[in-house]
Amino acid sequence: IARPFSEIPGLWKNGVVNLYNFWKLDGFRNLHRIMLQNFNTFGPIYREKIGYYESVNIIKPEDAAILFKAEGHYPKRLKVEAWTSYRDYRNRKYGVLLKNGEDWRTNRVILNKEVISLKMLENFVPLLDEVGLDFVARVHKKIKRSGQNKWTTDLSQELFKYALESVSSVLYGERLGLMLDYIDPEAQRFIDCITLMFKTTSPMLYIPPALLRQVGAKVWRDHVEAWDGIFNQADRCIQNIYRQLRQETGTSKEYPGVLASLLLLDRLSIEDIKASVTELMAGGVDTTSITLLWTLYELARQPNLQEELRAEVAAARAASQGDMLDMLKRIPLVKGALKETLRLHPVAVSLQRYIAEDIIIQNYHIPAGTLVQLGLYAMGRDPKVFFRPEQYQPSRWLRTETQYFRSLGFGFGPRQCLGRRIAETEMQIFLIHMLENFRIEKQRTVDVQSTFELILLPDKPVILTVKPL
Ligand code: HEM
Ligand code: 2DC
Repeated sequence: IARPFSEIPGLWKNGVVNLYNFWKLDGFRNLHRIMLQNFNTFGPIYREKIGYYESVNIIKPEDAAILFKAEGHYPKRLKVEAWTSYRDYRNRKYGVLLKNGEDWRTNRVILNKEVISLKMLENFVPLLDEVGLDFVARVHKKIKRSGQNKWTTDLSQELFKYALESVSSVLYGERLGLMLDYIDPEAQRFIDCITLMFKTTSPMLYIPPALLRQVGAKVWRDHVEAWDGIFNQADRCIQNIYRQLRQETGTSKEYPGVLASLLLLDRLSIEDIKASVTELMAGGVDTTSITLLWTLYELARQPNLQEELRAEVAAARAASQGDMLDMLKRIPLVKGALKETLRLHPVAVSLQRYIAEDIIIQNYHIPAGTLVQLGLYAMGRDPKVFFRPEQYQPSRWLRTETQYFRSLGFGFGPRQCLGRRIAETEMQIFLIHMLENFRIEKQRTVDVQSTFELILLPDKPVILTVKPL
C-alpha cells in the first residue's frame, strides 16, 4: 500500500522561512544547483514550498513516464504569473504559451499544423539554410577584417541575431537583415528586451507580481518595459505582413511564412494569431542561441569529437548532393550532440504539470491537482540515469536504451515546445555550416557553469576562437 502524501520528505511546512533560506543561498540564480542538492539530500522524490509556490519534485525517467501519463487532456504547466500579470495589466490576449483548457487546445491544434508538423520542414529548410549561409559569410568577413586569420570573441550577441533572423524568416517569410553590418536598432532593442524579460521574471516566480506592482518595485517596472518593447517590435512585424497581404492580389506559389499562412487559413482570430506569433518570436531567440553557444563550447573542448562530426557532415553533404532536407536525415551524431547539450545545459531546469489524476510515485500517493516537477537539469547529471554524466558524449544517443524518457529538453506530449521543429532545424543547419567552414577553439581553460535567469545561461562570457578550415 502506498504511503500518504504527507510523508514525502522535504521542506514544505513553512513557505516563508524556506523563501528566506532560498534567498540566502542566492537561490534566484542557483535554482538548478539547489534542486540537485535536494535530490541528494532527500532522494528521488521531495516536496517543497518556497514562498507560495508548492511542488513535488521527481528525477527518474520511469517517474517522468508516470507523470506524463497523468497530464490529462489539457496539460497545464506552472503558471508564470509575471507573464500573465503583464498581459492582464496591458489588456493583451494570452497566446498558446499562457492559455489553458479548451481555448489552449483549439489554438494549439491549429498552430501545430503550421509550426511543428514535419510537413512544414520543406518550407522552413530553404529559409533557414539561407540564414545559415549568411551567418557563415559574416564570420568569414569578421575573420578577414581581424587580419589574423581568426576571430576570437563572445559569440552570444551574434547568435542572438542568428536566432532572431532565423525565427523571423520562418514566421514572416521575410528577412530582417540582422546578418548585415548595420542593423535596425529596433531589432537590437527587441533582443535586449527579451534578455531583460527573462532576467526580471525569475524573482517574480516567488514573490507575487501583484504585490511588486503595488509597491512600485523596479523589477516589475523593468519587466513591463521589457514586454512593451517585445510587443511593440512584434506588432510592427505583424502589421507589415498584414498590410502586404491585403494589398496582394494574385496567389503566389512561394511559402509566405507562418503568420501569413495563419491569416489566410482564417481559423483563429487575428488577436489570437498576434498573441501566439509574438510568443513564438520572443521564444525563438535566447533558447536556440544559448544552446548553440554551449554546443560550440563543448566542441571546442573536444577537437577529436569536432572532427568526427565534421566527417559525418561531409559524408552527408556528399550523399545528399547538397539537398539540405535530405542531408538533415544523415547526421545522427550532430543530432546527438544537440541532445547532449540539452542534457548538460537544458534551457528549462524543470518540466512541470498539474496532474489531472491521482498517481503513485516512489510508493507515495500524490493527489490530482498537485504541481509535479521533473528536475531536468538534475536528471541530466544523475549517474544513475546516465553513464558518466559529466562526459559530453553525443554517441550515447545512438543507442535506443538511452532514449526512454531521457531526451526531454523540449518537454513532452501535446504541451511540448511548439517551436521544437524550428529550433531543431535551425540548430542543425547552423552546426552543418559551421563545421563545414571553421574550426572552433577555446582560449584558456575556464570552466563555465550555468546561472538561472528563468532559463539557464552561461555564468560568464564564453570566449571562443573561430578559424577557417
Ligand atoms: C515551450 C524548450 C525553442 C516556443 C517549451 C517548453 C520547453 C521548451 C521545455 C515547455 C514544454 C513542456 O511543458 O512540456 C525549448 C528549447 C528550445 C526552445 C530547449 C531550443 C533549444 C523554442 C523556439 C520557439 C519556442 C525556437 C519559437 C519558435 C515555445 C512555445 C512554448 C514552448 C510557444 C509553449 C507551448 C505551449 O504551451 O503549448 N519550450 N524551446 N521554443 N516553447 Fe520552446
Ligand atoms: C523556469 O520554476 C523555472 O521555452 C520555473 O520559449 C518553472 C518554469 C516554468 C515554465 C518554463 C520555465 C521554467 C523556463 C522557460 C520556459 C517556460 C515555459 C516556456 C519557456 C521553458 C522551467 C520557454 C523558454 C519559451 C518562452 C517563450 C516566451 C518568452 C514567449
